[in-house]
Amino acid sequence: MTSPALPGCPTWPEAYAARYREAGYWRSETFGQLLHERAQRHGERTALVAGERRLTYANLDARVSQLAAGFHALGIQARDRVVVQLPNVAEFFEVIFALFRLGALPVFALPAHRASEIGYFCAFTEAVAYVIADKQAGFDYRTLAEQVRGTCPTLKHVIVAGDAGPFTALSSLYAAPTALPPGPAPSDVAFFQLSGGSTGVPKLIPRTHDDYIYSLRGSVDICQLDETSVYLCALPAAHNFPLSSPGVLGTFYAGGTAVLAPNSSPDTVFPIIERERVTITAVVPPLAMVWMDAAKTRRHQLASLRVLQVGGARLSTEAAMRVKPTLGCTLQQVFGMAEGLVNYTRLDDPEDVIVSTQGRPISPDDEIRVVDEDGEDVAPGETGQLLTRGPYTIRGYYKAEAHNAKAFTDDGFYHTGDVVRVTPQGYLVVEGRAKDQINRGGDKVAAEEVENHLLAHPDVHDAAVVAVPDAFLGERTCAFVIARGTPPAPNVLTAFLRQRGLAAFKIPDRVEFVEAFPKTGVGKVSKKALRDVLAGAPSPTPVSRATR
Ligand code: OOB
Repeated sequence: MTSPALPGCPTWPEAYAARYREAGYWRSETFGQLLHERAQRHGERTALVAGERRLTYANLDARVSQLAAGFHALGIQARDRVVVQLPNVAEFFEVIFALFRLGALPVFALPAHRASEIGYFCAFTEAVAYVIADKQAGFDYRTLAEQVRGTCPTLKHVIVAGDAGPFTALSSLYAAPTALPPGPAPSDVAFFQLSGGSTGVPKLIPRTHDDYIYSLRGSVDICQLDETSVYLCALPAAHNFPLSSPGVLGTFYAGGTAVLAPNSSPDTVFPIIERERVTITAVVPPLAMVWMDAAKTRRHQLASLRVLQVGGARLSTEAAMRVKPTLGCTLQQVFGMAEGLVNYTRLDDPEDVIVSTQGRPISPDDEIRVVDEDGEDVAPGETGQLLTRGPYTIRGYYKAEAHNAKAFTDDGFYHTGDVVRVTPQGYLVVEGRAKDQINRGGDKVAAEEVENHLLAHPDVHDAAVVAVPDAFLGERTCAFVIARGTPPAPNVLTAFLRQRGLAAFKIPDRVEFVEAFPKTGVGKVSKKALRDVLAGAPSPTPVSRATR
């Protein structure tokens, strides 16, 4: 079954789609059907554990049917966009599967996003609904909803898990299941992921049922998940890594149990691992360090853990070597991106491959090119920019024609912006980055987005945001600012960015005032020279130091 492509969503040329179907990658299944089928097969098994809640596959499927009926009664229809910003609670999965059943399209916001990001997602996607928790980690999302609602005329519903205040209570929407309109086609877009990005505003990534379910199946195989697996989701569930690599959705695919942790601190997570007999979980590198420290005294709590996946940012070889001795489990490096391509070290790879590479692709049909600045392939083993094309890598962002022309080659390869080399065994090693982005311990910060917000301040003449190496996060952000007249205090600028509703992880860690920016040969701001200033090279202009 096919239906016309969603306007603004580039898709695979028919010849590729046919090839991916023939190869058995795309199996014409949707998420709605998948859960239903698992409920029939594993009805009484535990699908999801979150706090006090334990849902079997049958319970989850039934709750999803009720909620789909409720969303339908509210008027939510196929292809309607719904911004979902939920923490790691069971409702996250009830909501997204209910939307999948209807063919409505979740936009996966992160809990850290604030008015700037959420307002943009709602406006850009013309969202009809916004789903939040009442409060989490001391933040009241209903206040954010008040702010956003005023700016987005298409937004008809704010739906709240918990105390709804003036909005619609999610709990009121679980209705008696009714006949629903026919669900989406497997080739339809299922949801939007967000790009870490390097541009002024985050880009939206349209993923189809066909392509995402294939990436789940491949991930489940590689990570050897089955119905005895217990996956712990300690990172925000909306992110592609804990969602699908293999993540919670891969765990459902395999009929295993997914456990949601409300936060990722050892105090919270270790007792959950012990109690639920967790077998596999995923972390970003700084978290791996924190867990390794904590395990010095509490390793016994981790006895059931067989695999620790680490990804989202580069893990140093030194840290990688400590994982097995410290935590007693196999390390799996994961180098992925919400746009598609995911690489894994295999569980039975030799130790040196596991500690010193970022893995190899899921699919034999993931095409990898490593190119120089002119787009020419480099010699095998040489370092260059990674381009990729394949059965679960998008062919373009949502409604971003001009950007797509730059981010994709004419023949559909995605410019990842990552600088890599490929080992003779076909494993990728991430050597650096060519995109204007800071990777703050797995949280991606697009320099241009922060620069644009800084430029909105009346005392800022120009701004350039760069990465500073950091022992814990890998990188932090530094904003170089040319002031108009007397420089404002750095905390005036950071407070200004917060007040503009920018997510906390994008607020510069450090602000440096300079009188001019160093330029490249062609007159562009040289971010490399700015990074060199931070590394202690002679400064091109007087610099005054300040830290947030
Ligand atoms: C994951 O996805 P995103 O979309 O937040 O970020 C993708 C980018 C990559 O292009 C790369 O720059 C960086 O994050 N990255 C890594 C890495 N994993 C991701 N850089 C070095 N080493 C790694 N292991 O971050 C993501 C999505 C799915 C699975 C895992 C991570």
